[in-house]
Formats: sequence, C-alpha cells, structure tokens
Amino acid sequence: MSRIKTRTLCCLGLIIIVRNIWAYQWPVTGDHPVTGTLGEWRNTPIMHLHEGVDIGKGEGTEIYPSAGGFISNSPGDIERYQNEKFIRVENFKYIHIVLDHVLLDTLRNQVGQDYEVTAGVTLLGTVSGNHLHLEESDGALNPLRDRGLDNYTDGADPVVSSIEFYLDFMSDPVRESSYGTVPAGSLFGKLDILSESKDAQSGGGSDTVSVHRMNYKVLNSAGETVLDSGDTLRFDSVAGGNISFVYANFGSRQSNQSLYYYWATNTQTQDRYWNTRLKQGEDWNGAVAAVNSEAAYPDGRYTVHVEAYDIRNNPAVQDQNIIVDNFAPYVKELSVFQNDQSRYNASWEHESGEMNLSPLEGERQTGDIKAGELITIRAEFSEEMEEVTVQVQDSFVPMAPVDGMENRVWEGNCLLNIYSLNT
Ligand SMILES: [Ca+2]
Ligand SMILES: [Ca+2]
Ligand SMILES: [Ca+2]
Repeated sequence: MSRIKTRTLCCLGLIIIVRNIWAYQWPVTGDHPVTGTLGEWRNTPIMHLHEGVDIGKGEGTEIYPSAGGFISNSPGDIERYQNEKFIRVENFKYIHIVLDHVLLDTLRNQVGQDYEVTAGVTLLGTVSGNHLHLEESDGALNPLRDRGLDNYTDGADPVVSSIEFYLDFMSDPVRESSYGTVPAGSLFGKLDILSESKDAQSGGGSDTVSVHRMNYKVLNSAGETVLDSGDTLRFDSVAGGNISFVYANFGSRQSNQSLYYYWATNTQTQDRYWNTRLKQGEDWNGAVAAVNSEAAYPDGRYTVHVEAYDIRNNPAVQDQNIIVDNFAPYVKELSVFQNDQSRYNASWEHESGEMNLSPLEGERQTGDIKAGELITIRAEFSEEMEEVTVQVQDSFVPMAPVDGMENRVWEGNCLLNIYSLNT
C-alpha cells in the first residue's frame, strides 16, 4: 500500500512541474491588456490573418523575453531589424519595438556569434507605438492557449450579432456577394452562413478582438439537432490559413481590424458550404436528394444556431429561424369520404431518384359517391403547405389543415351535385 501511495505523489509532483515549465511569462511587467488576438483580419501590408497577440502597452514600455534562448535574427541583419522594429528569440517574435542600445551594441560587437538572453531579465527594448505584437512560431501557435502566456484570464463574453445566408459558389466570393443575402424565409441549395461576431477582453483589453472558434448547428422544428458542424473556424494556429475563406470582404460586408464578418461555413483552409439539399447519410459535399423523403433536411422550418467562443470558452450564441424549400410539393394521398365511409383513395410516391409521380400499389376506388350529399376531401401533401385550393365541378372547396402545426394534411367539405368526381 505504502509503495503505491509514494508513486502517486511522485506523479502529482511531476504534473505540477511540467505545467510550470510549459507556461511562459508576459514580455511586459504589470498589467497586460490584450488588444488583438490570433486570427483577426489585417491588411497591413497585405490581407492576412493576424499572426500573434497584441499587448496594449504604451510607447517606452520595457520588453523582456517571455522565454530565454538565443536571438535568432541573423546578426548581420541587426540594423535592418532595428529599422523594421522586431527581434526574434528562438521561436518568439517581438514586433513594434525600439531595440535596446546596450543589446544592440553587444550584438554589433558579437557579429557571427550566438547571443543568449534570459527570460524576464535581458532587456530587449521598448514599445515603439501603442502595443507590442507577440508572435509564437510565426502564428502556428496561439500564445493565449493553456500553457502559453502565464496567468492569462478573460471573463468578457464574445457576441454573435448577425446571421446571414449567401448562395455558395466555390472559391468565388465575388459571385457570392453579387447575389446578396438570401432571405431566411426561403433557403435552397448550397449556402454560406455569414456571421458578424467579435470577442471582448477583460482586464483593460479591447472589446473588438477576434473570437477563438465558431461552429453552427441546424435544429428541426422538433428542436432536434440535425446538423452539427463542429468547429469550422478555429484559431489555434493560422499557419496556412486563407483569409478569404474566413472573412467577407465586399461592399457592406467589408471586414476590417475591428469588424469581423466570419464565413461560419468555411474553415481556414477549405471553402465549404451547407448543402440544404443534401441526401441523407452523405458527407457535406456528397450527393443531393431528388425528393423530400430522401433529403437530410426535408423542406420545412428549421433554426440555425451560430456559436462563437473565446479561448477561455466564454460563449456567444445566436439563433435564426429559417424555411428550407428545395422541392416542389406533391399530393401523397387523396381520400374522399361520405357519411364517414371511405369512398375513394389514391396515393403516389416519387420514384427513387426521379421526379415522376407513380401510383402506389393498392390504389383503389371504393363504393359510390351519392349526389346531393356532403363529401369530405382529405389531401396529404409531401410537405407543409401554406395554402391549398381544391376545385370540384365549378366550385372551390374551402380547405383547412387538420394536423395541428404540421400543415401537411388538409380537409374540406362540399356538396356534390353531379354523380362524378375527377381527380
Ligand atoms: Ca473574451
Ligand atoms: Ca463557402
Ligand atoms: Ca417545398
């Protein structure tokens, strides 16, 4: 027993040590407000995803290495780096700084030699503007992650402020934007979901930074989740990311450094879409359905739910009610009753993969329909109907839904004058 106890304690001790080693200190002392996060829209000098974290400290703030190691600027390029205002220590890059004179002289005198700095001790320089940009592995790592910058906290929630739909044309944002938004009341085909969203940072940081991740869900009218995208956008890294897949950049949906229109349907590296016409059981870019009965999202009412999170998992959600309408409705079954007895019944279904209607086996015509007496007509449709018109002889039969909120089964009564009924 005592041996097992001792080993468990050793393991716990090891875990604590590893955590401390993996976190690294902030490159500035005192408070460290975050004013920019990984993955934000930038156009300086060209459009790209923000590759680091901005720490909002004013001009003259001293900068020390977050982690020790060797300065990895090429020594012969020190003058150039001084002009471009950055220094690289191992895989960390400190940008927008005035290099320290002592450090600069040392580097000039040691051209061709490795120069080692100590975390939190060696003065690298001072902030040249209103913030320090800290980059880790050229944007392949997020410094705000667990075991990144030590004791990073953020209690301010992100927000998702809009959900819009656009027709998707693969890798062609110009064509997407030229069609404008698609009304949520009649969505069809392949769609892109565009969502304005942003995060805020507590501790004196900016209230217009990028969210850390985003996903979308589609819920049917019963509230069941019929599509869960998982994280589409996620800024653990921006290496290899394509900014055109992440942000909208057109007309009234022009993203900028503090306004973010995210394509929630895309990933950083893939232009995707939500195919509202997808066949059941297919991947997102698989085969399409020909009829409602084989569709993953049969025509009807749904709710699209966009979720965004910051890197501390503070959430934001927004719902948008929509109607999906990819298929023309058809009559699945028609019945005629008189005196509570079935007098006529016929039903149809689409032939698999085709749009032809075929009578089902067992179509039958039963009994006589008597003139001069009321008949009840019941029609069941392949999907929810807004309005149904039935004409018998020269008059219209008032029809009303009889299946609650479903609006698929409609009934109406009329008086039959002539001994015949054509359907
Ligand atoms: Ca936040
Ligand atoms: Ca897309
Ligand atoms: Ca329809």
